[in-house]
Parts: sequence; structure tokens; C-alpha cells
Amino acid sequence: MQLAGLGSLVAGAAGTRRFHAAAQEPGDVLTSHAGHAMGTVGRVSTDRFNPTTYLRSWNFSHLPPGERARFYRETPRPDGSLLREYDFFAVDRELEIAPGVFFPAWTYNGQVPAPTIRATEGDRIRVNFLNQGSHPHSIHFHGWHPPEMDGAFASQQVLPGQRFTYEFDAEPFGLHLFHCHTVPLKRHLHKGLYGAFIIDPKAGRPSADELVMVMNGFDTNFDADNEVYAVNTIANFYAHDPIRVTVGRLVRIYLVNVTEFDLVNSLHLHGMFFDVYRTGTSLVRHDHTDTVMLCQGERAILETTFRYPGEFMFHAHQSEFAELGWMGTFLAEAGPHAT
Ligand SMILES: [Cu+2]
Repeated sequence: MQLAGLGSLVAGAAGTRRFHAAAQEPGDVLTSHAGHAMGTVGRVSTDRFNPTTYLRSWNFSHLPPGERARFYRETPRPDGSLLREYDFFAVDRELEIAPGVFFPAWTYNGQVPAPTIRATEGDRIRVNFLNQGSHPHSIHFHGWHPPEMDGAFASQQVLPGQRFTYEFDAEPFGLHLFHCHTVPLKRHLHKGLYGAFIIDPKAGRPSADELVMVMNGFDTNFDADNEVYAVNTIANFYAHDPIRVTVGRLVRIYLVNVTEFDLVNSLHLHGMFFDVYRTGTSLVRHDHTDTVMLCQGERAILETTFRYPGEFMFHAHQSEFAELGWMGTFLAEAGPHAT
């Protein structure tokens, strides 16, 4: 993909660096397309939500232990499994999704995507939900559960100020999601009420550097079409702050598509191939490719190992989405790195 000449929102890493390098040389004259490549000016604050931290956080692992215990508790059960108990709340919050672009989101626990829920097959999940938002909401989990835990029927909507506790066993293993299931559905989903739900097989998966990526979009002018696209909410974030990975170490991506208004989204990785485990419910790969396409609500686990050091772009292969913010970079480095 050629970065120079992309739309105004794009600030692709390669283009930005080319500009900086050129600007540091006295007397250098920028090419006529350098202005286009520069894209957005400024950076989104990561004080309240840091997409780099989000990548490798689940069960509130990003919080200090004392604070974490307010939102997540584990209790061993006689059969060796765990009761995993979560405190979730819905709250309205304005999010900066691109420099200077603010979106009036509805969130779980103040962030989009919601904190990732992760369990092992056979664990018990209990989610205490409090709706502090201004509209009725619910949490609808994908996976096995009895109908009274579905959160989708009219009688299961949680009104502002009210609570509901969702409780069910974690199965099957795979990559699932949870989201609000209040009508109008596309509005409640697109406003930000969604998150990743990982269930690990009992025997686990091979050790890897694991990353959660949620492909999302934002309709900033409420015309039922997205103006901004991203992976993990902030447009072009990983183009500026590459995802650091290690050459020779297995990387596992938990990829979820919650993009509203567009039928499909996709992830294309430059310079290499990856294994695809659709919905993560099988340990046998379904595909070996460099581009995976997911419908709304669909997800896949991707596994690959970086062979060469350096930068590798990844982005939606729908060029429009890439140009409107769904663009990122991996930085593969030799040797161990701190996560
Ligand atoms: Cu809702």
C-alpha cells in the first residue's frame, strides 16, 4: 500500500517518518505529496485508555492489585476450575478517537472496547452489571448459556440505575464477544458497548505473545456510516506507536470484528502469512493466508511468527477503512522485550 497521497486522516508511520527525516535536512524541499502523507496533527491522549496496554490486558490485569480486586475476583472451586467474578458498569463517556475528534460513546467501565474477559473452559463466569448510563442496556454474551442469561429480550434490559447479574459456565473454548443487546441494536453496539471474551482450552494453547484486536468504526455525524475506523478505537494509533514483537516468538492475535454499518472488515498483514483459527473453537488451523475477512460479530485467532526484524504494516484491505484510520504497524525486534 502506498501511503503518500492518502486521505487527510491518515498519518501512516512510514509517511510520517519520511516527512520528519526530510524536515531535519536544511534546504530539503518536500515533495508535492508530502503534505498529504503528513495526515493528522497531534496525538490522542492515552491517560484514560491506552491501546498498547489494552492489547495485552484481560481480567483487569492492567490495574494495580488493590484496584483490580474491585473489578475482578477469582475463587477456586472443588473441581479445580475457577469462579471468575467481574464488576461491570455502563457509563456514557466522550472519547477522543482521533486527534481532536470526539465521540459521545456509551461504554462498559469507561472504555471502548470494554475490558477483555478471559476464562478457561469449564470456569464459572459471574458478571455483576450496573447500568450507570442514560439509556437501558444489557450484556449479551456469545457462548453457551441459559436463556435467562441472554440479555437480549425486552424483559432483560437493565434500566438506568438498575443491576443484573449474569452467570454461566465458560464454554466452548474459543474467541467470543459480548455486547449490549438493546434496540436499536446497531446504535447501541456502535456507540461502544462491546468487548472480547476469550475462553481458553483446558490444556491451553502454545505459549505466545498474545494481542487482542477489536476492529471498530465510529459514525461521528450520525448518518449511519462510519467516518473513522480503527483497531482498538483510536485511529492510526499503532501506526504511531508500533506494536513491538519479537522475531522468532509466536504471536497470537485475538481478532474481533464489531464494525457496524459495513458488512465486512478485514486484516491484512504485510510481508508474511498467518494461520487462521475461525472463532478459535478448533486447534486445527482453517487457513494460511495474509488477509482474513470477518463479518459483523465474527472473530478469528491468528498465529504467526515474525521471521525478519523491522516494520510490518497491517491494515484493513478495504482501502477506505485504511485511509480513515484502520492502519497500524508491527515493529519486530531481535531478542526479548518487556511487555
Ligand atoms: Cu445498550
